Amino acid sequence: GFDLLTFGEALVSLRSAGPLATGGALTMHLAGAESNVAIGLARLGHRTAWAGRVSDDELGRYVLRQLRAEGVDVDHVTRDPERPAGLMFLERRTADLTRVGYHRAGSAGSALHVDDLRPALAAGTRILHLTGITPALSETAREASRWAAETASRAGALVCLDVNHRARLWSRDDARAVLSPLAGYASVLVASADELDLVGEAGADEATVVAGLLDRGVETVLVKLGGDGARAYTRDGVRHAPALPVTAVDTVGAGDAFTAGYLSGHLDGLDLAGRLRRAVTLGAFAVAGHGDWEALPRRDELSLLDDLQPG
Ligand code: CKP
Ligand code: MG
Repeated sequence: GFDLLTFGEALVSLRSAGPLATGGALTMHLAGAESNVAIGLARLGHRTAWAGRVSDDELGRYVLRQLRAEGVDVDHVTRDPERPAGLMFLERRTADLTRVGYHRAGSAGSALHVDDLRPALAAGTRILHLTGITPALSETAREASRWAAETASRAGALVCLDVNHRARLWSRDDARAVLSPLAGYASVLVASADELDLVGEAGADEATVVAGLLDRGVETVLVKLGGDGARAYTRDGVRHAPALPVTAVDTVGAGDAFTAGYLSGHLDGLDLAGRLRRAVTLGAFAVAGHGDWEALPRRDELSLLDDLQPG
């Protein structure tokens, strides 16, 4: 079995150095919240698998090659001969303004189906990770997400749901209607502060949403606060972890890094303080380096930021 199985859509991200409207060179990267998490865990030595559909062409081969190169198991990935790869443009419009554009409607990844996930789940996993992006992609991807969360939690796996609201894909109301029931399968719920009411009542405050989640059986609620770190709620109370004082150059992928660090700490048997420390450490690596996942640490690099005093 795996330590962690995650699934979703991996994207080919094309990054510009300047405004897209004036063209110029683009660089090609792997993107996708779930594959970012998979790489974060694989780099730390955990047995990690990613499942999903990829296009049966050069771009699909690129996705698989990148994941394999990072030590992520892709044995249970489906190749889709009919649909194209999902693309994402990351436009460096100005030094302070990055714009994201998706070309993922009708993609191979968005056609994810329950049947694509059966073999990977049958292999067994300690943790199932999923995000609120996948259920936004299609009806079949939504059902696959629900089925996987239910099946894994019944089998005794720890289910981790990262809300990851993507306003380009669906409205807050549509997201809430799907993600709130999905949260009932989760043991660990991850959200940024502004996403929290997508797993509770519209407009509800943090304390109310968290109380509702803990009532429904969620064991740990992680509220990400960006440069202010994160709060972790359990039945025993709340704990705050400050962020590490690094220079942020690229915040895309920070949330995935945080989640990967937390789950790695869980796999290593760390206590809550230790899990949070690893979460903010991976978050710091992600924001202080370029790329969605490229800067994530290997195990022997985990202590490199230890001398930085929390701000
Ligand atoms: O919440 P994060 O910034 O950690 O997520 C970033 C990823 O999957 C990025 O890699 C991108 O491809 C996406 O989120 C997305 O679909 O927006
Ligand atoms: Mg996120």
